[in-house]
Amino acid sequence: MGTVEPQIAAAGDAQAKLTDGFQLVIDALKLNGIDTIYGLPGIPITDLTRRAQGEGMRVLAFRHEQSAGYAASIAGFLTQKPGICLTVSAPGFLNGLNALAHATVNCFPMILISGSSEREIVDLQQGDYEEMDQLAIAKPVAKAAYRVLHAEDIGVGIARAIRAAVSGRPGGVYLDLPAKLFAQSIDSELGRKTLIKVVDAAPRQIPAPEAVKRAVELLRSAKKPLIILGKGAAYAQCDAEIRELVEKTGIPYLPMSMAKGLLPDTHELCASAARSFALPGADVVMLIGARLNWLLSHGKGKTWGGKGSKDWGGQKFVQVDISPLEADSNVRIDAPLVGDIGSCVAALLQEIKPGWSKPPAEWLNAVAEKKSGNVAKMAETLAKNPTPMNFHSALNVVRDIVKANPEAMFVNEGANALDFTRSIVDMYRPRKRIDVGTWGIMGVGMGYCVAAAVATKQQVIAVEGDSAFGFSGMEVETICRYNLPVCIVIMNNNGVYKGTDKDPTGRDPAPTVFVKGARYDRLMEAFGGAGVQATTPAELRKAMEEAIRSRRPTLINAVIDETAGTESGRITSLNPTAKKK
Ligand code: ADP
Ligand code: TZD
Ligand code: MG
Repeated sequence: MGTVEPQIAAAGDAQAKLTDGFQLVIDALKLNGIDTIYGLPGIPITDLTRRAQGEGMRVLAFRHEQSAGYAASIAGFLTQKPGICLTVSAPGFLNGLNALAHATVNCFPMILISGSSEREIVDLQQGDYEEMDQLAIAKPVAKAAYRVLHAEDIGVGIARAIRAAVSGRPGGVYLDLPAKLFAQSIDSELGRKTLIKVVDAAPRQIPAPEAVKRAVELLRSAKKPLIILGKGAAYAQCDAEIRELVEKTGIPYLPMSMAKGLLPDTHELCASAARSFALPGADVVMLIGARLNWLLSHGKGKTWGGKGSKDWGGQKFVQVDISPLEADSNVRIDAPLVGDIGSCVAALLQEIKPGWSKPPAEWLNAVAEKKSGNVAKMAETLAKNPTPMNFHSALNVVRDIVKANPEAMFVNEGANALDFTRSIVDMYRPRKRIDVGTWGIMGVGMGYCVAAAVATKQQVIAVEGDSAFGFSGMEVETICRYNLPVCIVIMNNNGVYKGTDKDPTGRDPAPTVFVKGARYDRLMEAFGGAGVQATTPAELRKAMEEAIRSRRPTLINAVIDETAGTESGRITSLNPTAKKK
């Protein structure tokens, strides 16, 4: 790799070779194996995007920084290298900030690099072009935030940002680069020496032997054990070891949304279809890279067999996590196992000796029975072919297509369009499913599609609610511009949750509804992609097969019964309702 020789050698002076801030940023990133930037140009970073591209980096330019940021965040999740989002100052920075917070909340390594205005003017609040104290604003939502003022500190700045993003619990890092920095020139040899190639950016964290013993003892004592795999387990990239742990112990497991496919969803120990039986039924639960947050009902309440909404269900927990602060966040953790998942799972495997007895057949049979009952019920629903098409009949097609293309990346956002898809569409390989994550955020869709295509080179399939799609819809131009193999399926039910709401006064459309019969497919055609309208499962199937065969950017407007959804999908209960007395 190495640094690139300066292009700005002083005229007439052969010895005084100079480099500048722009160049040092590029050199520092490349030196650390970072070859892709997701961003949006403008003052003061336009030349940075140009020169990075000129030096062979992939520079993906978006139509809105938020999408670039989401792209960077998920690239971090997929590659374990920090995804880089590059923005201009104040407004561009703020547009990227949502993604920075998202990266931190989801434990994805990402670096938001923003140009900023002149420090002296910002600090005296004298009204510079796009003036804003960006560092202060980024801090509360970032895992770490740094500013570099001198060209000779760029190497340290980038090194610290990389370490902060990927070590321990990964997260979003902000790096503030004031406009003046880019133009600073220093001797190129001196500059080169200031760069740092980060050694062992995410060091292994070996769990304590007594903690491993404690965890295994607890598992051994269980009559009804359960493993929950979270997106931390998917991120850790120790797929074979996790599979071995599940199979060796014979413990049924539940994958969280983005851990689907870590083992194939069709695995005999996968308890997804028996979730509401397995959670309250289990006596010992081992969490691997999953937090007991709202997505797991905080480990208590009725979901877990507790009497009231806040009552403990009686489960004992093992929690495998890299963050020592995670245990006891919601309920008591009897056996915390702190370390990186690869090391923890390896240590558990060491401790689980031959002769380990599988869980009691009573428990395994009960889970399997519940599961096959629910699978049969679902199969019946999926086989129906109602007019108009509903979520189930459309997703039955998507399910087949994903089964036939297990290497394809799968992006998913919406409410009903998310919940139905998650339960109907099986995943077969690790890190294929990427979705709304910890916040249940809308707007990640198209940014995720771009990053998934760029980072993995695989076909991408996106299932999008019509509302969800709208948050990043303009990025279909980006997808067409880079000619990415992305097939977007819009579950078009004319609105948020449903398309049937009415304004009680009769004046305006209801807040949850959109233009009826909108043709999102034509949006794609405007940029040279393929747009298809699908009103039946057969049309949807044909269009998806063609998209995958051709690898052309494609948008399929799947017309869904506008009455088919439910309020907030599967989380209706989180809607505040006034107490009726
Ligand atoms: P999910 O939403 O799938 O339940 P969460 O985002 O809640 O998953 O939890 C992911 C957890 O994984 C976080 O607590 C994080 O600290 C942990 N984690 C992330 N990477 C690693 C790793 N390499 N080793 C151990 N734990 C990790
Ligand atoms: N804004 C952001 C950034 N994130 C959100 N999650 C929401 C608003 C609220 N919200 C949801 O939680 S789901 C959703 C919104 C607006 C859209 C649901 O409509 P959809 O899906 O068309 O995407 P369905 O299939 O119609 O339910
Ligand atoms: Mg909708």
